[in-house]
Amino acid sequence: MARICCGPLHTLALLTSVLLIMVLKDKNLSFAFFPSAAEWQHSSNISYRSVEFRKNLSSDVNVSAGPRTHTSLVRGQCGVAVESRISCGRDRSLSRADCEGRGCCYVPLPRSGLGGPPWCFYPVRYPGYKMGPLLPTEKGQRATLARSAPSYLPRDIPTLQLDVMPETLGRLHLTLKDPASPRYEVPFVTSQSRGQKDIQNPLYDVDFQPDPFGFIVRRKSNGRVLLNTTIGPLLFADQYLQLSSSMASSVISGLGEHYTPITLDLNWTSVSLWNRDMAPHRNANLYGSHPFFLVQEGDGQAHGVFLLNSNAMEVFLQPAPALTWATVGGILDFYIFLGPSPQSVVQQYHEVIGYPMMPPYWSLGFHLCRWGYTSTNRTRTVVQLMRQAKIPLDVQWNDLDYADRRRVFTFDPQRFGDLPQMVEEFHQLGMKYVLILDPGISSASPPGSYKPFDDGLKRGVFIKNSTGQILIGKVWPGPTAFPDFTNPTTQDWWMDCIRVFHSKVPVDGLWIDMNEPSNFVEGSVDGCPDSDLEKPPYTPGVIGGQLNSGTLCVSAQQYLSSHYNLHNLYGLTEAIATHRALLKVKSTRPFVLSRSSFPGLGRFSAHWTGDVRSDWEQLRFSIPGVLLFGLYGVPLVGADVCGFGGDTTEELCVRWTQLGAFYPLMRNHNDRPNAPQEPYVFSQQAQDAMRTVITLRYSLLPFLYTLFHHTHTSSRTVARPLFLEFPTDPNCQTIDRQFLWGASLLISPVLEEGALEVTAYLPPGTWYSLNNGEACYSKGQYFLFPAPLDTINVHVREGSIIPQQAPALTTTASRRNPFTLIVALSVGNWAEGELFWDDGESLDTFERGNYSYVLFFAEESYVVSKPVKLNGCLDGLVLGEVRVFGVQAPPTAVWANGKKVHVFSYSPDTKVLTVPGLDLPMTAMITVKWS
Ligand code: MIG
Repeated sequence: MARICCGPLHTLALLTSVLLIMVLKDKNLSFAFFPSAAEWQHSSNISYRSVEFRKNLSSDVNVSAGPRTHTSLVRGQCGVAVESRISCGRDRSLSRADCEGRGCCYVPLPRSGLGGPPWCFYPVRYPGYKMGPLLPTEKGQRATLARSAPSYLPRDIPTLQLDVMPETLGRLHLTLKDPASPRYEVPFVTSQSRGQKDIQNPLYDVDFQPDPFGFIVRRKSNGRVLLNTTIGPLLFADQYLQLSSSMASSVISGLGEHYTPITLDLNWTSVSLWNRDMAPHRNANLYGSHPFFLVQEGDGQAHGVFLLNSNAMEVFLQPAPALTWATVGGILDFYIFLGPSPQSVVQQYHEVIGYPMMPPYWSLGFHLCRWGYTSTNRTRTVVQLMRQAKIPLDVQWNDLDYADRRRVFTFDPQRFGDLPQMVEEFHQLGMKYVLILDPGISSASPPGSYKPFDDGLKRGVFIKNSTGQILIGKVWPGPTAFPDFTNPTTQDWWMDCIRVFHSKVPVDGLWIDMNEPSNFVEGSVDGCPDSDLEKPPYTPGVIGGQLNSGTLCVSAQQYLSSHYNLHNLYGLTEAIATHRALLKVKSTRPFVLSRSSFPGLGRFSAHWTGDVRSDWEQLRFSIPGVLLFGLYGVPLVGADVCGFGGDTTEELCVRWTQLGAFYPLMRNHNDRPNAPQEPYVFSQQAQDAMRTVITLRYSLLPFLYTLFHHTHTSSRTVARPLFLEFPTDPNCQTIDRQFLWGASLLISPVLEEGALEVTAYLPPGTWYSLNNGEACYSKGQYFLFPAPLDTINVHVREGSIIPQQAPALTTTASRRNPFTLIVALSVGNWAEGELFWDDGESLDTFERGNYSYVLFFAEESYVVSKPVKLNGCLDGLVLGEVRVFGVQAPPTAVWANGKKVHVFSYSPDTKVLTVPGLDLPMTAMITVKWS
């Protein structure tokens, strides 16, 4: 009799989750507590006494006044639904008089706490720019926009040039700039425009409202309004640009880097984009900026918007649903992606910012790091203990400890005197070595004693302050200068520094930290000037309240522009320089790990989510963190396994290792003062659990590597949110406690302390436990799975074939081991899969055709492995085992390449056929048949 893999979740819990989802999804329900404007007109005796003021409301507001509209406003113009009010006072606090002086509506609301709808908001058709006729250009159409009267902002740009450029069927590009004098535009991100000529019948329609200017983008197929900017005015002043738009649904993902679930909260929230060294927590601007979002439209279709702007910005979200972009400089440079599937939105976005790099194979192995490995011998011991514990380890790291007086490109002569030798030893073990580089270059060493600074000074590579002297900040080595990576000379100097260092210490990759850039003093050791750049008329809500907080003076001068404009690009430009240097110095695929990020980073670098705390909430939030970076085009990403800050516990560390085994980048890293958290410090039971899951990861690396090949060549995501794979399943819209590897592995980790079971959603279809091959049939429902401490639930989707390889202590060794195929038969009795294989480290193997490719397919009673391209790199490798899930009738005989196989097993319980002990060359076609 067949066993049931898993019972559906017991009714109460199921009901609760369903109800929860319903509440979250029904915006009428969840926003019902906001009274409409009409209701306000009728309520007469509202008490305002307990009102707390929003930051944009000054205390001189007459709180006893009832709602009324400005007399000069036409009746009805202030009749904006409360959830659709767009604040007229983001730049500063406004009294009623100030508000009405701007021609805005002032209608107070009773409120408690901060946030909520604005009291001062734009009336319908608030005057702004007037649009002239649209004229054809080579790339699309152009119009001139002009204001007849100044706005309330200093230094309006009175005339604007609008360009509307349909670039592909699914991509619309729209820019607004100053035709009179060029303004700063973002460099580096969109080097190659991959637009098409003569777009016939695109997925979008654009309509314009000429006065006041606004535009509406519709999805042509169903007429759905995706963006409507007529809901608020366009503001375009020298240091303040604002545009509002309606949204087609409330399900929006993106606008990182923040500590959020996979979808954003629209209940009068905002997110600020200003790169900052800040341990992840709620409502804070973190290390990277990604002005891109994706909206799920509710019927499986999706669209995306990218604002290519690197200035400090804040994006306001409100329940209408609507959002408002507010940025303090640059131009408005919008890309709109029509999908229509969520995955194609991501691809369309990555066509603009560039597809991700192909990582070296070894970087998919396990990485181990901590701050506080204070000597080479200490570091060697770590590697020895890992090997004794028989836990795979590919990459050993060192943090700042190695450096002589914390200065990069040096190593401590006592504690790390034999660093070059240690790295050689690791290489002998088939391992790799990575160390940290901070951008801050010590400026206080006696002249002639620290070449990177002396040289840099000579070559003029450092960022200057507003009066032209080198800006000095303070980081780990003390006083430091900051390289300006937008300067080509700096890139060359950086490469020379890396070349010289690498000739002594043959590192395999570089970890670039503190590159927001982080500074322990505000702005510089001499403070910052009192200027419009340092204190713009409007400052987005950033940690520290000032743009120069924890970083450089924004009036500092860089080669391409001011730091005010370039700040958010610092990490990206350092990653570009570091990638380029490694590429030149090593001639193999560079491995760079960057903390700070901006669109385009994924072409050059991996990312980790920074200083996460060792606690269960941070464990849980690491999933959306990782998934969102996949959308941002940085697929090689992970959080510090077991947490960076604070002491981990054994249980947390086991669970984190299980989840971390499915981060695309798996690194255990720890802060100096904390309890150790290397796998070998824990109990035998915990070590066993960690070994099991890290070994499982190693066995899956051929599959993971193939996913990276796809993300590199077509931007299909690696770690994938469920909604990307099952866009029409409404249950998947907000799931971020589970995720997929590619299309076929579903990972459902334990995220709660003490839990020995996990509640997991399985989209409709058959899913097989990767562990034992048992089938689970889902109608699209939640299940309760056992999850003892040694288990993470991973399910294989029906119809897929997963190539595996026997694990080893390093990928150098595992890459020579026999392959296994996991064949997960669909209800219709078929399955397919593939393997991308190359030497794992040469440059551009795909582009140069220097790789092998094998297709796998299966039907009712056989599986075939068929090389479709060979380059020699699969020579000597064999298929060792086939496991077929979902074989309904017990086989009586098995043949491999026509020869009878004598050893095979079949479990009538799980319906798994296992054919071990094969030894069939991967370079030839293989057929395994059963009957
Ligand atoms: O001010 O290099 O996020 O991973 O261990 C802290 C020391 C500097 C912050 C990084 C962290 C790293 C630490 N660094």
